[in-house]
Amino acid sequence: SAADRGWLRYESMASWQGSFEISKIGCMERSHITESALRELQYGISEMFGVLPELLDSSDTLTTDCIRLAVVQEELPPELDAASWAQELNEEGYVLKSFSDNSTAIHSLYVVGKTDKGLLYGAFHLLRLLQMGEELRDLHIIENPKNQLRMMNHWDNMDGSIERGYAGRSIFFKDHQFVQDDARIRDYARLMASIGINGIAINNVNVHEVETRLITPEFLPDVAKVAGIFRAYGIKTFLSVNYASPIQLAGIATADPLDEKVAAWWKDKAQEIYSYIPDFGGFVVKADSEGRPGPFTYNRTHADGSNMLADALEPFGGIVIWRCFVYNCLQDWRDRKTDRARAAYDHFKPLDGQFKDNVILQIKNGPMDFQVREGVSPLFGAMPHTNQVLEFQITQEYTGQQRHLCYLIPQWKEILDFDTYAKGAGSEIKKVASGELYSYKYSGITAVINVGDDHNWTGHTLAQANLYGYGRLTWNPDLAEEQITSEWIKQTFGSNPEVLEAVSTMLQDSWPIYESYTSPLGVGWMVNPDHHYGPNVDGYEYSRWGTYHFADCHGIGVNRTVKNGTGYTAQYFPENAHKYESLETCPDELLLFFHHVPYTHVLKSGKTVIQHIYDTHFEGVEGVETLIRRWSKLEGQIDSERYQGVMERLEGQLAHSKEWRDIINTYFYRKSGISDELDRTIY
Ligand code: BDP
Repeated sequence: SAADRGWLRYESMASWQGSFEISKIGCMERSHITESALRELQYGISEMFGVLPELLDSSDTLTTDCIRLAVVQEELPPELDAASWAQELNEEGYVLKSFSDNSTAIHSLYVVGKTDKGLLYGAFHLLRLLQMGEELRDLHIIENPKNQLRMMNHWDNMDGSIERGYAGRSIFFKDHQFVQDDARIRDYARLMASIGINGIAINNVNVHEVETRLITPEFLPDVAKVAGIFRAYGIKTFLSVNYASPIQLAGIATADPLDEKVAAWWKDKAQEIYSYIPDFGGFVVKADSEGRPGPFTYNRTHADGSNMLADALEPFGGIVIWRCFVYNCLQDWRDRKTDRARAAYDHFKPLDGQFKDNVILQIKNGPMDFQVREGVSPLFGAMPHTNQVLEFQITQEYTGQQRHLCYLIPQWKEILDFDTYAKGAGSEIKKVASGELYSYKYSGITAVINVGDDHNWTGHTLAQANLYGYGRLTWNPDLAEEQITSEWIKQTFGSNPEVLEAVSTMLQDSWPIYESYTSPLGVGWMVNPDHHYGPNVDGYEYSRWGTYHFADCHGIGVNRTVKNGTGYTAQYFPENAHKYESLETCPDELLLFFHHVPYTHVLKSGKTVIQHIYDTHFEGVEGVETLIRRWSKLEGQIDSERYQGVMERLEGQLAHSKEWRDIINTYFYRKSGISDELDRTIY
């Protein structure tokens, strides 16, 4: 297809000199998924090494040098000790193992999955190693994904638009129909499977009139077609559903979860959906949030609401992913006790233990909304009896909308490594997500994806790194940032050391740079309302949405302390509650998220808040200049299409970072009346 290949680029390489045979592949187990694995290996190897691997007849696989794909139950050479693999591997795990049989002089590479899905992931792992030009002698790799649900959420609408999408139109929908050409969807499934994604919700959490009909025979055949493409790559299909569907689709007078007609309607509906898609994943639900319908209308709780749907899906193994982005947007901004940051915890924590075991609460990483910096959601770890899934935002709604470079892996790693202290030290968020902390039945990580039908998928070519890195981290949250970064660069741009060095430095520096010229010290927002692009210090200050900075002529920040603020800090376990409550121990980067301070307050860095604002905003712009300098050295070392595309975005970022700098600095200069110590130009 016409799309950029992303990290599945498979540039042609020197001819193969490795220690095993790549021109033959054996695979006895046959399923749609193993067919995909075979196809991927044949394609990747032929692109890279110019040989199209021959598929062996099953009788030859044990007696010929080859890449041998298998599942653990098959008959394997006894030396491989497949019995211990069967123990060590989880359902999606795999082994890559070089094997030389001295008596027969056969050298093979075994890719063995616990299931065909593991086998597919193993094949992609092998392709990654080949693409990175690794030495593949004596391979013995055992991999298990750490997270059970490794999902993507699309915010695609059926008119083809994408809510918070910055890379073109939907790859699934156009003009209220499914797109006819599915080549792009297939390539997308390949990219997702290569990083271990196993569940995708294809439509926006804001379900409008048309998308409500996705669960009817009008569209179910199309959904089933997409599900078929995904299935061959080990991915389950999910749909976002409208809580008020029984009203809209069946003319029932109510959507009350305790009404028998409503419950019966959903049961029939589930049965109908599964008749089209036997392995349908389940529903994603945004209820009672930002104008969406939900159980509140009927004075029912979110446990009532989600359990009713869960009952309907249970006989088929489906799950309900219920979002916790619920806050009362009509709060009175003069009453700081109604702090929006408190909302999810106040609302959901008391319901712990009331949810069915096929309900999962989906919680955004922070209590506000995917800001460049905010505290982590105190709900993580706070609900031992309720399945939880962590939600990230890959699409850069508040982090430059894929026109600015902002590599989010460092941010996500900080969040995953955050210690909640829920069960004492060592209760990191990654252990909540992996189910290790509370042995949840279902848990994992999901994210709002950043792709559209732009040629390069993500608008900014370097934003592909966020997509890739999200998948890799979701597979294994302990992977080092440097490893993820270099894997992506080598696969995407080849192994030229200069490119590797420049691009990794750019990626690594980009989040701090973005943070420094936008809203300071964790206070967040300061963006233009609605589209959220560009600076507007008071854009949301007087709205009802609960997103304030409280800047006046004396100071700035949101007092979320127990002592005399909103009391939000008490939602954390004591170690974190104390750390954030006290000005002495609250980290600088979150100071204004937790405290209201005078502009002359001295940070741990030794600077006053106001001087910090001025300095970081000048430094941020210089940071973008450095990004441009680094990138410009790569001219001629990267194809000109990708070189130019990124350069144009960087130049736009530079101009826009100056706008941010000038607006923020001017605003605070005027509010505070305090001059810049270095006397730089502030308008
Ligand atoms: C906010 C977005 C909005 C989404 C909402 C959500 O601005 O478009 O609908 O989150 O997550 O970040 O439901």
